[in-house]
Amino acid sequence: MEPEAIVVGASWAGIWTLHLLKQRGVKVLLVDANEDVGGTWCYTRYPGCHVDTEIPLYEFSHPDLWRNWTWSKRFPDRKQIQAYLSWVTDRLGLRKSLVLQTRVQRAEWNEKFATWTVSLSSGASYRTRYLILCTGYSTVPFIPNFTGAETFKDSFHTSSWPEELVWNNKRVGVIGTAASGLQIIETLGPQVAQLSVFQRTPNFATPKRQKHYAPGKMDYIKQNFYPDMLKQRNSKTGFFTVQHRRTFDDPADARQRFFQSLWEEGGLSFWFGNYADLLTSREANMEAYRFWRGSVHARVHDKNTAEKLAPANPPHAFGAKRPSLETSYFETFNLPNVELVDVNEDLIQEITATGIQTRTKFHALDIIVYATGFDALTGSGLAIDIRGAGGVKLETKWDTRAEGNGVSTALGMMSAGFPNLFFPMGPQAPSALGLTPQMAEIQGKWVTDCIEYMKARGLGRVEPTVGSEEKWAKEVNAAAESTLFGEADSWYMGVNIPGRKKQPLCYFGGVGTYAEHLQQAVDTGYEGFTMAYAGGRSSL
Ligand code: N01
Repeated sequence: MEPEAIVVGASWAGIWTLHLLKQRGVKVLLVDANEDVGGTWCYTRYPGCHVDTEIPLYEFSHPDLWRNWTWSKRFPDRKQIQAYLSWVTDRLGLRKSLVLQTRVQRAEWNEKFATWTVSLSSGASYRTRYLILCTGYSTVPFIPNFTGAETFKDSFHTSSWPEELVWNNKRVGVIGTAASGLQIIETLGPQVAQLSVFQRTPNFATPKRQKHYAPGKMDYIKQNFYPDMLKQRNSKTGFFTVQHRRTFDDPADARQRFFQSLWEEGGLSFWFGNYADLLTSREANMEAYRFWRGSVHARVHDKNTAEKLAPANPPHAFGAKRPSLETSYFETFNLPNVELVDVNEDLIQEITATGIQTRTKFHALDIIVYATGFDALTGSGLAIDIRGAGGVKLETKWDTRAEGNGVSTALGMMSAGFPNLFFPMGPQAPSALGLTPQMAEIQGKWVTDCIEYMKARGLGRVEPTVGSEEKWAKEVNAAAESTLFGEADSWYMGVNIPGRKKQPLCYFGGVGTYAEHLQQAVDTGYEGFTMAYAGGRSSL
């Protein structure tokens, strides 16, 4: 039996969308390349890998799920998250719909039948009406093109860390100091013979304040806090009480007290719970930055190192790149075996069989870690050979080269010329800025509602108009221009990889506003989308 829908990717978005489609009686299969569900949480094995979002914000809001699963810490580690997603799969009865250890290689649109022909690495191929890519926004690794890199044997990208790797008493070099690099650096620092950290942009990390919960404590938290926290998350589609105060509404002493309270709270509070103008006013942003910088300088003994980690002139606005959460990151640089190399002034010239040569020094190493990020937001979709109407390739339409047209979507959900193709957690949505489970629930519902609407009317082909893409591009660009996000050369802006077009790949207008846009499409009977009967072109 051919499935009506194929979902690709078995992490948050894929699992939830599969669940919703099954609930509505859609015949659906979920295909994933890994040995179990969890996506990045299944295959990322580097030491110290934890999520930066606290529970219950980082779990599904379905009461049967949160009532029956018990976390042991505020920020779960990757093993716990993978175990949770595997448990959710069983609890929701989804296991039989999974095709694991199988990669989707190609998908071709067939106009005559209004179906996608989906070819798998197993050699099997399916005809399906709907194709839903839940392939994640940080899946395809990016390793810069360093001269001589191939001559060094024990080098790994963070996403392919071999679990059996022995690092104790080794000389380790870590290139990259964002979310992944920071966790590796603070974990390895005290355990290795030597740690050389190659930093290009400092990480404006804030305190994590991990907490460990005994089971009884979790029951108490669930009973007393979960309903309100999840209600707030789902109604306001935000996760901290949104501050209505602006930075300079408060006098200086009250402002410092407020910053300090966010600091003590830990987690993402100092970023998302801060004054309303943190990311819209430069003066407000600098005020928060100065507080942050002061705390780093108080913790790092060597003044030169402190200045590299927290310079007087920040390279970008505070929070325009995701600030990571840390426990002992800054103290790690006080250890005698840890060295910070600023590659802006001491450029990496070459990698040899025995280490890294920078402009001023040779760093002899046993292991090199590339914590250099991902071909974010578009990489995982474009890794599949997707050919839409008229045989046009998605990579031709989404030409991400600096001189290319860039990405265009309607609502960050669909793209003109690629009928019946949805891509939750993809570009031009708040995918990377929202809470992953919350985004999975919002976008999964939109996909499912759309398919249900079509089925109820006997329709079989849906495609956004070019006009609706242009409208969404304006909205996405305006949101970027109204904040300080657009200034940073970040993967949110598509330019963490050399030669790429700078354009907002994230929607910065907020998850709440985004959800309203999605709802408006539903309420207007999918205005901006062309719907037709399968096989015919009779547009409604
Ligand atoms: O990757 P990144 P990541 N020379 O792209 C540096 C999720 N995640 O794997 O900032 C030297 O953010 C680059 O420097 P710069 C999460 O969504 C979550 O750390 O471009 N350095 C940067 O420091 C996260 O946001 C969690 O100047 C070079 C780093 O490499 C996303 O994954 C944990 C370089 C890349 O940072 C990606 O995070 C881990 C070069 N040529 C991941 N090129 C948690 O929830 C790049 N860099 C905790």
